[in-house]
Amino acid sequence: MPEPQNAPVLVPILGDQLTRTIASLRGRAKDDTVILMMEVWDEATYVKHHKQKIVLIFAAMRHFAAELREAGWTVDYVKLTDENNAGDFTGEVARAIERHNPRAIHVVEAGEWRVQQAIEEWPDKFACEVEILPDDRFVCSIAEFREWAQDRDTLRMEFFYREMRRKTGLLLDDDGKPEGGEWNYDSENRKPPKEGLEAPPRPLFEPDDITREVIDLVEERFGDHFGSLETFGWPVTRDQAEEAADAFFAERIECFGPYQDAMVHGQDDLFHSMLSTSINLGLLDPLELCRRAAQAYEDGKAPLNSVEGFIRQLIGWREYVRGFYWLHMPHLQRANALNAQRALPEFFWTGETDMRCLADCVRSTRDNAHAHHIQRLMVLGNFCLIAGIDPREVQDWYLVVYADAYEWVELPNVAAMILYADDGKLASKPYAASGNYINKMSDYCSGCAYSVSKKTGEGACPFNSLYWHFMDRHRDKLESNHRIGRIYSNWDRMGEDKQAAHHETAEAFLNGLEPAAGGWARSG
Ligand code: FAD
Ligand code: DLZ
Ligand code: SF4
Repeated sequence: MPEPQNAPVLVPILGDQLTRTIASLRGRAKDDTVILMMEVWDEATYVKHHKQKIVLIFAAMRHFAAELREAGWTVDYVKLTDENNAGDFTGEVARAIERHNPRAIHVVEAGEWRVQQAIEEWPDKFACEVEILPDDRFVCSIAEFREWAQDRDTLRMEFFYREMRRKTGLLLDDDGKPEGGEWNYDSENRKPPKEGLEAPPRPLFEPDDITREVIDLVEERFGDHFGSLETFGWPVTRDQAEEAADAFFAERIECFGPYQDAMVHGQDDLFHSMLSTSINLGLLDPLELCRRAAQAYEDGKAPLNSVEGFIRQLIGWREYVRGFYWLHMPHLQRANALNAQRALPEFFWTGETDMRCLADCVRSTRDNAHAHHIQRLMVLGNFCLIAGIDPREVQDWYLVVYADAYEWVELPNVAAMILYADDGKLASKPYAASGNYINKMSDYCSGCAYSVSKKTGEGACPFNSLYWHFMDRHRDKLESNHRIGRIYSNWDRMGEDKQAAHHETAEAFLNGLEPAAGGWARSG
């Protein structure tokens, strides 16, 4: 044990803080620092994460530890299977204090409220000084977002996004005006997929010895978790993540914008960047990616609508949901403004449904631990919204199944964006849609057992009657919403017989749903 005058600073690095420029390491001397990395049961099991998500995080952590050691840092790495592993971050930090007798702990705030609560107890629990540093990998700090939000009755991403454009200078001309004259080119980013639309495949990375060891561990210890491991190919190092980013900028960004909302059966990635897992882990810097995108536009290599769309997702939506999360935790977890109570159907775990759109999205989720945004929003999310699925069950599902899922980004997207459980604080209207939308934006309906053009009765697309069932159920709340309230004149014009047929069809469908057996999302 070091003498107090030679005692090092202990720097715990969490599994989604895998960057050498993390605030707790910046400016630190290597010979005065012990980095602590911990694989712990609590994190691996508080929900039963998709197997690929656990492999991704442990493999990326182990590679990062090796990279740090190679660069001359002292890394104390605790494996899940180490004898006496305490099972949680606080217990492991306590054990590390016994091993290293540090003079101080420097830790970057956690991404998730649950973990941050535990970290905030450290100053009282431990005898040494504890410094909790802001996570400055975001453009907007939590305090800055709070300040921006406090004077506003309603929060809208679009206005926040413009502030972030001004703050970063991205896509602004010399007079500070938006490049091309508009802030947002979303209206150009809704092209339906044309027949035969095919995107270049993203690079997949063959597991090396380190990753294979983790795969074996996960098969052995988490064999009953959801998901397949056969296709694991996520980047687990910074070099691999950069290669994945290079491929996106070389091959897919051009069509990213136009086909951002398109869905094609069996084409799981389309023109999406597939970079969220690397960004959320810390392997890629989102601002650097935005600068690269802006450069691609300036060099004439990518159109403005694609580049603006990509930048908006990162400095707009990603930053906005993070600020929103910290503004509304912990009550966001319990929000249920539409009083949705139905159990999540079993097919969300098995993929066994005749609804071709949902079956394909669940299959991609199982095989890749990924589904792209419009699948998460307008197929899976839309279904949960209009079928009235209990937000807690939907939240658990999304947190379990996606390799990029951390509560700070998952929860606002699920509770607020798709389920309207926050009563419209995040989004100006619920994203409810009938089968028409899915038919327009995908090739799903042509091969489906249901008929999208049939509105009610046997064989009718369930989204059609569920849509009206939802709208009618929530008329009191939604009729005054200027973005969707007008839809009620269509409903009223329909007449009683058609309305009754919608109700009957929707209720027959809902009553036939098999609820998920317990044990998929949480143990016990
Ligand atoms: P692209 O389509 O290439 O987009 C580029 C980047 O923009 C993404 O990598 C991501 O970092 C960011 N981004 C895009 N949309 C959002 C958004 N709505 N919120 C935050 N960041 C965004 N994203 C997560 O990272 N983790 C989640 O747990 C998550 N859960 C979601 C749940 C629902 C219900 C919905 C509707 C969206 C969710 N998203 C989540 C956002 C988005 O679907 C994913 O970021 C995206 O599909 C990741 O794939 P990609 O990297 O190819 O994204
Ligand atoms: C998601 C996850 C998992 C499965 N396991 C670990 C782990 O064992 N050790 C670790 O440091 N991080 C893990 N993570 C990511 C953490 O949950 C993530 O860092 C926190 O949620 C951030 O608040
Ligand atoms: Fe989905 Fe309905 Fe189309 Fe079938 S017909 S794929 S259920 S939208």
